[in-house]
Amino acid sequence: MKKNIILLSCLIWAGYGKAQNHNDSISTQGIQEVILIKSNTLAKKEAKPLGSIDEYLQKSNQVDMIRRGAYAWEPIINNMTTERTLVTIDGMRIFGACTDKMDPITSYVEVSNLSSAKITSGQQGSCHGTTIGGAINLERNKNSFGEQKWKVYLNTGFESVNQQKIWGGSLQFKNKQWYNDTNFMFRDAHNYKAGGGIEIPYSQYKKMNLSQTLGYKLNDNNLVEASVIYDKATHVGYPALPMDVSLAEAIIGSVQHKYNNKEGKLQSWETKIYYNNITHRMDDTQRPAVPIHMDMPGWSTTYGYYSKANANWGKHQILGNISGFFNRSLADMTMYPNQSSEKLMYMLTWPDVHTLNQALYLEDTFTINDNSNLKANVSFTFHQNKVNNTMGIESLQIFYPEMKEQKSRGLKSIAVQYNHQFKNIETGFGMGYGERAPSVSEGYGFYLFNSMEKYDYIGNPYLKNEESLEGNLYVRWKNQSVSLQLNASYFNIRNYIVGEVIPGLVPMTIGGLGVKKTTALDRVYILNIGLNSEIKINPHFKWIGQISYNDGRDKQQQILPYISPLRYRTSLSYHQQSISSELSLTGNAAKNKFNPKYGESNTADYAIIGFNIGYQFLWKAQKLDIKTGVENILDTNYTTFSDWNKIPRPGRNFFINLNYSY
Ligand SMILES: [Cu+2]
Repeated sequence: MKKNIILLSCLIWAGYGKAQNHNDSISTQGIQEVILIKSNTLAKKEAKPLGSIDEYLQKSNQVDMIRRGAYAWEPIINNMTTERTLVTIDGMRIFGACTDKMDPITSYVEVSNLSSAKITSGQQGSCHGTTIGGAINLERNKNSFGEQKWKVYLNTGFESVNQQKIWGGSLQFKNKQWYNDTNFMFRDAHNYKAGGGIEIPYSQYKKMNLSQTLGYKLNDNNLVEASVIYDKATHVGYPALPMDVSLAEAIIGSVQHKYNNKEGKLQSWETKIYYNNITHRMDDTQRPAVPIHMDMPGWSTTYGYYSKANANWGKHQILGNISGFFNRSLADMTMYPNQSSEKLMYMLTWPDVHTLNQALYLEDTFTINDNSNLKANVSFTFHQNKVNNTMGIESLQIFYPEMKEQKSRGLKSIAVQYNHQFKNIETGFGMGYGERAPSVSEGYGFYLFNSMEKYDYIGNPYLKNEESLEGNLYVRWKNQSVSLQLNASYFNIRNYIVGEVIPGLVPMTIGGLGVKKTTALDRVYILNIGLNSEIKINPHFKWIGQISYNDGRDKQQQILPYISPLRYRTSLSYHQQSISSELSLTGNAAKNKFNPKYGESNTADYAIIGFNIGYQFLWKAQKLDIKTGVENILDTNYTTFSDWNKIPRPGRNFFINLNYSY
């Protein structure tokens, strides 16, 4: 049955074998978090059903968000940023088109077209590509065939803190041969107000998302599906950056064939080809007193495929995935001097870099006995970068005279995970090793301004692969009403890529402190410990608590960038038939351990309180969910360690979400 209209719920489980595998794509083991984004049965429990994807992801104990404004936050997994993590949409690789990370992949989808976000730690997430820190796979709505039926959903919402208006709708059809899901969502937000009623200039945005999925059943075991997402954000402000965005546009399309046979040895086989194109235009015309006006557009185009099969062979559950993609990243900058007699200045900031990637992934889950299993996965990836622009090569050759236009790498990954269950106790531990290639910016970026550090960055085509050795474990104790889980992961990373000041160079950006080039720290380590608890006090009341501790240092014991201070979240929820309600507390301890080298400084602790209440009306086939609440009740003015340039977060916010379906 197709589920729709947005809801909320955050399930955390230590996936134990196939029994808890609630969908058919990847088998789950080890520590995995699933954030459900859409599901009818859960909708009325969701705190804010029409919240952004960023707000949903923020609930995870393993994910943090770097914020440069109100829009398009950058998810970091296990304290590792975009380059070290992997975000995919239904297994598709997509690369942002912004040299300043204004457009993480998560900014190109909407809650209306996703069913869940699956978060995996370290090499457990390597199925769809190379990663160091882990992966997030955003899963699209699941559709099915069945008795002929139309279904309509309408959503609307309002938030007081930024006058955000939300409209959405979805039309679904299914019969025995076809299914169709068309949905759209539109958001329009003004500047938000931080605690104390202080307006944050340049924090507005507009976003529109359209999505269409069409499925056709060939026979009982085979179907084909075509899907397209069009997303367009305009007039997006980035208060922490010197520029805004006039256009961020994505078109994401795919066609896939799926074979399913639960009884057979070959249980599923899914083959997809996909294409996506992203256009990004930065805009400084809204800012007062810009010393030199700049145009900085970027483009990213990706063609890719994967073919993934799942087979059952005695005690072995085998998964194989062959995948590949080709990406083209191009960005440039034109500076317009105030005196029109002076010449325009033109630079290629991403010099038309072509990336070719071909990977083979194999995974085997071996059932040792009723209580334990062992999972092993291995992958090999061929990765090649080519700079396809003579001017781009010549620019980089100023810094690297010997540089070649092309560079190929082999990237390996291997991991093992053991899981055991004894009475109420589940345990698991694992080890892994993985490598990643430098990103386009790290390898070939040319004068990319980092407004947190205030340095221009030059890429480094000679960077070695980053290599990570990791260990993880979890222990979970559970009975009918109480669940307690402890997770820990430890990463020992070689050639950890960071920036290093090149003395004596003048930055291109006015107001910049200097120029850095990407280089690597010999060896670093990162430790993450999380504790999750859930207590069902009685059939109506439930208490949830999460706390996480993180550390990350280099060989000299200097702290790494974006290491979270102690953070926590706790909530008490009430649920009875049509009524649901929740009181929550979220906070961070002070961040006193920081490294000024990476533009970081001391950040005070904070704690904010939220409350929401919802009611569901039912009239035969019609349903109306009303959810209302207030976030940051005390109107606290606060900022977190991952808010660029200490832009304060939103103050008190009243919201209302309405979801209607028939
Ligand atoms: Cu940008």
